[in-house]
Amino acid sequence: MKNIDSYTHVRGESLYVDDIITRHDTLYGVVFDASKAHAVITSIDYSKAEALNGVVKIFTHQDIPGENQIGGIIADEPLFAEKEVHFWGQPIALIVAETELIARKARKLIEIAYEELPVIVTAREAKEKASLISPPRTFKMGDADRAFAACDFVYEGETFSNGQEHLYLESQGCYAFPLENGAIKIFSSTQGPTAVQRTTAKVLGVPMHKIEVEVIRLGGGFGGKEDQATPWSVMAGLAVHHLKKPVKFILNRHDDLRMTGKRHPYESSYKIGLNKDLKIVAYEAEFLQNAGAAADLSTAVAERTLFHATNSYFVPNVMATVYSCKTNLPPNTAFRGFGGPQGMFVIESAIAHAAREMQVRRDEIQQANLLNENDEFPYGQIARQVIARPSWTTAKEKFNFEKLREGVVDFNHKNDHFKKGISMMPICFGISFTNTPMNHARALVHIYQDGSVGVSTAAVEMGQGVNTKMLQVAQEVLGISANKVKLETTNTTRVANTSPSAASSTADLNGKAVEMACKSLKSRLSAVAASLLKVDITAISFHGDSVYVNGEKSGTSWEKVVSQAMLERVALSENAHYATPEIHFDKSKEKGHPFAYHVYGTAITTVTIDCIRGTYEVEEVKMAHDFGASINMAVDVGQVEGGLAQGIGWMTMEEISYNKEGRLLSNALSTYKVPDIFSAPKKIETVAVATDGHEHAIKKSKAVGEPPLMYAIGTYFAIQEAVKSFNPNYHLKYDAPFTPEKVLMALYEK
Ligand code: LUZ
Ligand code: MOS
Repeated sequence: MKNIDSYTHVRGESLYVDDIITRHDTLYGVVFDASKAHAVITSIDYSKAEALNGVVKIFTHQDIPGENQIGGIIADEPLFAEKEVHFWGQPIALIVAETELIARKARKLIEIAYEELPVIVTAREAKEKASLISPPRTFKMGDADRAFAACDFVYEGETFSNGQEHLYLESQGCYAFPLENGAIKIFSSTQGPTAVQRTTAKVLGVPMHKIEVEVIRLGGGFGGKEDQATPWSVMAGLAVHHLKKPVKFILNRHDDLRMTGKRHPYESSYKIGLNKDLKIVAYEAEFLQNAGAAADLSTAVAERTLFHATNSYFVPNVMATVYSCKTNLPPNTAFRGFGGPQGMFVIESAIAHAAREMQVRRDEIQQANLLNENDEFPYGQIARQVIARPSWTTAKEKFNFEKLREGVVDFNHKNDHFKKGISMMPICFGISFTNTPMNHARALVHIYQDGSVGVSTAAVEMGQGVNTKMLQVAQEVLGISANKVKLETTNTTRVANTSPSAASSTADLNGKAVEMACKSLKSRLSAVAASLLKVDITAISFHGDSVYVNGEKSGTSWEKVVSQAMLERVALSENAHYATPEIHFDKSKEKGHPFAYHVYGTAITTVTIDCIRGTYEVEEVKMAHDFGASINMAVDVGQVEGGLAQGIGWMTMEEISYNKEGRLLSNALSTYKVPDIFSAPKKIETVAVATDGHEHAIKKSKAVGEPPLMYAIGTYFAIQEAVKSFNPNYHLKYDAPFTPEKVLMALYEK
């Protein structure tokens, strides 16, 4: 089935926050933010800005009737700075004016003076100064210390992976307007409507029922709107609360880049111990996460780094520790993979290091250590329905890895100025919010009296195609055609207390709820049809908008049964609640069964580097991916390709840069390079590993949003292989992104 949004997308008719028709008296906001990364505010003078014609009011922390607090996990983040600022770009005030242009002009007229404080930019510096968001956490299995002592080979090293800008095409924004009795409706570009509702209520000091949040769709989220869509909506809500007029604002790209957090940069160190048979016996890692100036989701991201520290390998002795380091950068946040990619990059680096020293190939070590059925993860979950080896073997065989590898060796023999590199990259990603209580969702399904159906869920459509999947589930369960089903907007009044659309779990959680609601409706309609047709209820089924009796098409239509149900006063609406079964986790022991299941896969990546320029091209990426029983291959392959491209950006070219004062230097698309069509792999091939899928996945169609991003880690190591074959003196480094500049240096390193 085609993505249901494709028609309006192509015609430019899809609605985003900025497309909502505004009320005639709408006012516009611009955020005034800190121009120091760490400082005491000694004075602010708003008078010139306030005097500008068209400025309505400037809101600061003093205008907050409730709490000046937006921290989700830890209450450590004010909506507006009070006496001190902790990062460059931290909101201090919201200027509301008759037009955006006036508000922007007013911003320049605000006079502020600071007394500067020491700035921490890197995670290591923060750790040394004991500047932490929360105490470190350690996952432990076996006895790594003892195991290292008995290993044939032990290697240690350090790695760095940089952050990443989400660069959703639609920047952060909101439109809020007053309803009666102090209620406010907010249209937000958020992955987490309930977070917006809860936080607005808290800051305004009103009950949550006064705040209605509505999301039509997002022009991309990637995690950047899981938590960080909230402050803008809260600010607009605050202004509406005081002014009783609609307030809208959309951050422009500069403001968005400067004020929002990104993927967490990680400085990490590893120790890996292997035996002659290439088995990894012990692994130790220490992850220093650059959390930025407030917690945001950092502790949860840090936790997922530990969950994925051993990727798709079984390691019997593990000790992995993560520090969430508090720095003076904008609070870093969720980003597709959520700390998992950072964790996996480190063990892949350790394997590359070991392979070089032991004079074997990386893929030989990888293959020797892949997870098997019933292996234990360091967090206590027993691996079941493991697709690590099947995906590895499928990739190797379907894509003829040995032949590709020989082709690379042969090419490198024959060419001096161009070198190729090839890598294998297995992935294993746990599906569920690592925070067990978040794994639930609801669906509200109405069958209207003409037989058409409206479906509301907590799922936010952000381009990932979740609405298409929800529609497919409803249609299939009810046995009706697609054009009878409409996916409604995501709205906190229709579906309440929701978890954000995140963790690759949106289709599973919400799809299961849709399935449950539709099954209940179907059983009620089956009873109506049975009495109408004077047959037993067990004989009734629905297909193609018709009632079937014992598998034979009857003359009775879906519409007829629905109108009969109306006459009989049968309820045609259903609300269902789904909570993932089986999962649990005990943080006091750091053991449990946190994931509903895991997604696996293996990628083969080939690159060619130009050894004169240091530039490179990704020739091909071939992936054997564990889709389970995909309900929509077009949508799912789109996620695989998009995730891969985004991961390649992170690993190769996207270079976030802050100076020592904590100012973002890569603050525009002229200085922050993202992959375009020229840097995409010339060839991408995706095959499905033959699997049954998993009971906890919607219709056994496995979660697909985040896992493929991690295939791109293979790109780093393919480039490294190519550099090695040109320059035997190259000393392996694990410093992502592997930009052309770094490649050039590596090629000529002595
Ligand atoms: N968000 C979250 C996530 O709150 N918890 C998670 O475990 C998670 N995992 C991936 C992406 N977003
Ligand atoms: Mo996310 S990183 O919002 O699933």
